[in-house]
Amino acid sequence: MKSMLFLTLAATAAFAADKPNVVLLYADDLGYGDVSCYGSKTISTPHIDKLSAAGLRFTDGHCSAATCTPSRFAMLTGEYAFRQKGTGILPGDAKMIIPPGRATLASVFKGAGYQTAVVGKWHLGLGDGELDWNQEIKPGPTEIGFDHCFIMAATGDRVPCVYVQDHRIVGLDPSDPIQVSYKQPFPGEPTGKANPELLRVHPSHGHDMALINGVSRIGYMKGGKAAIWKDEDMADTFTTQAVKFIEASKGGPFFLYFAAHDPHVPRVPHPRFVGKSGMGPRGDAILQFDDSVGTILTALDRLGLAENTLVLLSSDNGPVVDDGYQDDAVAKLGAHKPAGPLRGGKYSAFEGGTRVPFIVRWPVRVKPGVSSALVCQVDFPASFAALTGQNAPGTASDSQNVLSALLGEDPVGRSELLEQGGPVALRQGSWKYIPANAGMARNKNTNSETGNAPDAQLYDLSKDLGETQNLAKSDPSQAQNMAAALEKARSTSAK
Ligand code: NG6
Ligand code: CA
Repeated sequence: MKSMLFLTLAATAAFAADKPNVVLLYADDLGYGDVSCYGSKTISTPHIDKLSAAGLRFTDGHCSAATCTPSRFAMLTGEYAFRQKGTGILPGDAKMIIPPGRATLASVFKGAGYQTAVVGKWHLGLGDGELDWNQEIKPGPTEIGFDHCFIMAATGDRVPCVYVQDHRIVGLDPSDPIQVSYKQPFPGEPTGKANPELLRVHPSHGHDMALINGVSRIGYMKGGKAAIWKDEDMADTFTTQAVKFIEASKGGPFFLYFAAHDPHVPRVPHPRFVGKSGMGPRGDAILQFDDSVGTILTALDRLGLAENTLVLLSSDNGPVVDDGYQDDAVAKLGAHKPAGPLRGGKYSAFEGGTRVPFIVRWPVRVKPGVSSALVCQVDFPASFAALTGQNAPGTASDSQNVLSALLGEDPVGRSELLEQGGPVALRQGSWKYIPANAGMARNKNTNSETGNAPDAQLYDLSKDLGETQNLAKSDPSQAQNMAAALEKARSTSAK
């Protein structure tokens, strides 16, 4: 096995000489059915469609978990998040959960001589304990392989509502220091709960704490007024920073992790998108993500970089409609199906939780088309180590080298994949197994299906993509085999 891996790596080194730039365009909560190139007729995403038409569109591409923090943890480290405690959805003041020095997707690129940057949503914690946000914010992305970062600490719906560049809050006035707490409100500061009259958008669940820009959030903050972001400008701010990095690194090679916030809540798109989707702010925020994609692709064209840049577009988890604000997403959904033909979405062990848009475009190397190979973002560290000709990336072994699938040369990809919804489910080929789980069948906040059920579930996705016919009772031997395989895969350590 080891020698086979070595041979594969040696073989890929042959074309690693012309190391391509790599741009990872990463949406937040974008579903399989949220883009028109995946079949949606209810929304039009022309820039993503254009990328897809010139690239390879995966129909069975996955993020590693059905929520943000575990999904991003796995994508960067190559280790399934369920193996590590403390990798659930993090508050905005959490300490960093990837220890400095650990091999990551970014350090893989850095090891190959790339300039590396992350722009956008981080949500993997910052600092190593009690953090004074007015001082150096460290460790962060630049301690695990990124040369540059321009990020928000967590999500748009939680404090602190400021940008962090490298080790400092952007635009912070030292005479107005910022304070952050997830324990108690700061006396005198407005909250969604106490001051609903100040709200532009009302929460539907949670999100009734710090009131910033007319939107109440999770957690409390005080001060730092000059540094507070404007929600409407966030997508443009991140996109501008991404283009700046590309321009500065055009001599290449470079790796850009562009972690957009759209269409996560709160959905407060720029006025130029408001009303454009006919679906309310959620649809408008998807158009905004599509626009960011278009701007970044145009920059690659303008700089003559498009041909030898591998652009990868995906999402951190499946879609959710009401994720905490009364933003018309439910009322204006109409016939739109955010997860397309899939069951479930964000927070779910059904396919809609982790099967997401997944597109690879690399004009000089990848033939346009459609691939049904089973691939996952947890495979990025090993696959990009192979791409850049590195034999010893040191990344965790949950990460498989599926480079040939990503490049369209292997139509199969993984033989097995763990999907972390609530329960951890197993895929083997077109078979899907979800173990019995005592949890709630529906998420009490979002009213969406979790995949939890008192009995084990077995589906044959080749005939039943929507996971409607539970075959666990009619095919008990397949169910038992997969239960045993799941147990084995779960208990095998990644290192
Ligand atoms: C949940 C939030 C939800 C969203 C999610 C994180 C509540 C009730 N719900 O806890 O609104 O912020 O966390 O989303 O607070 S993620 O895409 O970053 O995982
Ligand atoms: Ca997300």
